[in-house]
Amino acid sequence: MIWNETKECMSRDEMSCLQSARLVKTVDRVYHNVPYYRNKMQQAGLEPGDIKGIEDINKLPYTTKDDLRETYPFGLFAVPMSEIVRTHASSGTTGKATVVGYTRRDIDIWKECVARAFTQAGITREDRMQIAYGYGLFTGGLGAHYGAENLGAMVVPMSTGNTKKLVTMMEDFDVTAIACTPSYLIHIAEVLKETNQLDKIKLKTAVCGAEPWTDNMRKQIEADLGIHAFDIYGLSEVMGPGVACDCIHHKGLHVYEDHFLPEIIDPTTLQPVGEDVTGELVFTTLTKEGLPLIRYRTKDLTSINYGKCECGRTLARINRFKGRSDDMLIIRGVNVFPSQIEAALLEMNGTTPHYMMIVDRQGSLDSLEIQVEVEERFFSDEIRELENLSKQIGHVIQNAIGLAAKIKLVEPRTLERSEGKAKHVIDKRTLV
Ligand code: DLL
Repeated sequence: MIWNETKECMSRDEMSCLQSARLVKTVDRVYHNVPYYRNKMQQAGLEPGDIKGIEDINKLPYTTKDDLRETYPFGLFAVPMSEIVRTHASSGTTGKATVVGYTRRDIDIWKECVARAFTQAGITREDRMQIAYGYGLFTGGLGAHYGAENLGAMVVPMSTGNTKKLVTMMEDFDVTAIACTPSYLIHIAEVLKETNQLDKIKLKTAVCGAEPWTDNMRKQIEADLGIHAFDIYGLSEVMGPGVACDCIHHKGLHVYEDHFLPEIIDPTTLQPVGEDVTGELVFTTLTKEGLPLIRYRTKDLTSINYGKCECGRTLARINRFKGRSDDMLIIRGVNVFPSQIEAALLEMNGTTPHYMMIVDRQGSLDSLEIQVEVEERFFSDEIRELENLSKQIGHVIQNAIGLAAKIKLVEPRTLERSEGKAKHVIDKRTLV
């Protein structure tokens, strides 16, 4: 069953027309229902009538996580509290949690978007799908759950926390699809190998997201498990999972533009950048009632493409994420993204995607140590093999990030595994 084919294949003019009508309504709603937004717009000398369509988007002020913190917990909600049927919250690394609220209609649209995403991944009502994102305040578990159920798939609500049970049920229930973070799926694959269950499972599809991963990592997961893996994106503030997802062609993630208006801006000048140029992704929600957001700065770095996809969809595509403008590390003055290390490691033989960057400061000089899990065989071979591999990894990483790092090779399964978002950086400089 193809979901919303009319919306996914409309011409650019038709989409712009729909987005413009919805933007005008959203601006009107926040102006009249959210004093914080009204103030912001008045400060910018704006009245709702000034926004006639998406061509006027540039006039509107940006929203950031700080605005949500300042109005904690419900200050940006645009409906009476009796209309809110669900809240979620994302745990910030600093400050208070960011709280989001949904009306019944918001939940309906959310489950439609996730169902559209899962349909792109080829999931149907014939599938049996384990949801292995955390259930609770995190949007991953319940968001994926409602989407899969809406599609008619049989849901197995695993959450996280018990991988042995997950793999047992995967085999016993003939599970065909799974939704979880890519790093957790790698861990699940390891457990399946250890327990000799890999040949016994019927898994065909994984829809992974909630953290950055590379295309090489996707290919490795596909090869290890003999499945198709898809990239799903979203963020709590804007909705949760299901804002965008890739299709079988893996040439970018289709944004559900009928509900979310994407822009890419230069994070320094805050000016829009052109198609295919990397910048910060910004979203304006077009149909949300509970927590509509105007030009929300995601801090996620990507580029956008408006060309028609081979799958027939005309929805704009965002490219795999290059990281966040705020997880960028500056080490000895060099900008470093953890995803660069991952991509470099995955190009090599003998390495795994499990690594930990430890950034420290001796005197005024930053140091970077990278602990990398390598295959078992290197520890049974001669010590020279291990030294050679270490040197090789050092070269590859230096080429990738332009910085020398101390490489420490560790045995398989040494580094802590994550059931949620993987942690790849310990920055001791910020702990002082
Ligand atoms: O992570 C929502 C989600 C759940 C998405 C399950 C996909 C699957 P937050 O906890 O608010 O929401 O975190 C949002 O996670 O701004 C990105 O930096 C990152 N992120 C999410 N999906 C991807 C992805 C959920 N596919 C933040 N690739 C976002 C890269 C992702 N980063």
